[in-house]
Amino acid sequence: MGIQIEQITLHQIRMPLVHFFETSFGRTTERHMVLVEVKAGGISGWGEVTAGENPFYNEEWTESAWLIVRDYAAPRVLNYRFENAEGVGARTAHIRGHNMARGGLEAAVWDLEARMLGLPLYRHIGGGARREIPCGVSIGIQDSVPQLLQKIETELAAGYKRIKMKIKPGWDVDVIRQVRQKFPDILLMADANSAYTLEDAPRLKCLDEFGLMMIEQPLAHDEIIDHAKLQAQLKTPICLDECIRSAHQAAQALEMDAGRIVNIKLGRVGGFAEAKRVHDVAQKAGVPVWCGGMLEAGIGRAHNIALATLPNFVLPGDVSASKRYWARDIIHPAVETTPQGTIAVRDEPGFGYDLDLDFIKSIAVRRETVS
Ligand code: OSB
Ligand code: MG
Repeated sequence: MGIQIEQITLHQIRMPLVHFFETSFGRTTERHMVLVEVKAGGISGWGEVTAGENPFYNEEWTESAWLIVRDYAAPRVLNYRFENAEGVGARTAHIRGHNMARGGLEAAVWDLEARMLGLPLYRHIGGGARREIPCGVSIGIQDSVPQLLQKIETELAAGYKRIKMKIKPGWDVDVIRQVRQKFPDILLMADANSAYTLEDAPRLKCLDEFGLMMIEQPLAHDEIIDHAKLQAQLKTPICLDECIRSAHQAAQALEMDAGRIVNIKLGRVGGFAEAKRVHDVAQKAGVPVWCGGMLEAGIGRAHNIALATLPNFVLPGDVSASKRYWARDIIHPAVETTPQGTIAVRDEPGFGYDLDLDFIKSIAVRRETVS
């Protein structure tokens, strides 16, 4: 078929979270995200850049994403004759880092191509291994332990299958012990977002007694070797997030036994093509994956759902209902979960939900067309 993008429009929107979200690197109360709209033959495809508001999770943030897409990625993609969306990532791979900016654009082209073919995005990427996505939730650091216990209670009552709690030095062993006392049998895991170093190994070893499913990214965001050294000392499986930015890094990390589970985030690896390669590397190594989240609005959330239909996404991920984040989402209907804690996959073309363009317009703080 071939695909040639005729116009790329960036929309920056502002959305307050219904509840603040705190990790070891900081608290977020309001999201500022960049949406990427690509057009060809009168059809629009949409992507969402998953960068945060500050360069604390990785090197990217809203402002850098805007500039990278506008000045570096979009000009390389615009009016270029692609055989298919698979080739878009390679066309911007000369950009060092900034995978989320690159990935927002790449995902938009996949969505556009799916729409041109009249296919749901999940089919177009080769997914469809399941009709329902098993969902977990990621619960941030709270102001108090009772508040955390209350949140866990609420999420379990909503049907969520797995609880992830954020940890950092000072909010770890004692807090997890209290969670385990109250909820001895739940699927529980912890995410440190790189808050520890190998010197903390004795402290992290204390977590082995709590039967966690995994501990996510305990060590530095760009560190693989130390994770291998730590994994050798822990019973709890390590799940890698920040430090897996490509299929090549995934292959190296798994070969070293730096982790036994991989969190795949579409943006972090630069889009669907690379996400699928990471998925395949892990599958070949016998390592399960799950779909991470970056507090996405509806477009990113819908893309994550499509991704999580690939066969090796066998563990509940961090993709959950829109209402946990937003009073009103930018898509219609909002993403909802079943009482069993799953999201039903939709069969409409593209990412499967309608865009609320009027609402997007009303929360946009800037818009720019590259053509
Ligand atoms: O490490 O998975 C993470 C949110 C922002 C930045 C990093 C992470 C997260 C989450 C939230 O854990 C996942 C979500 O609910 O979208
Ligand atoms: Mg994480």
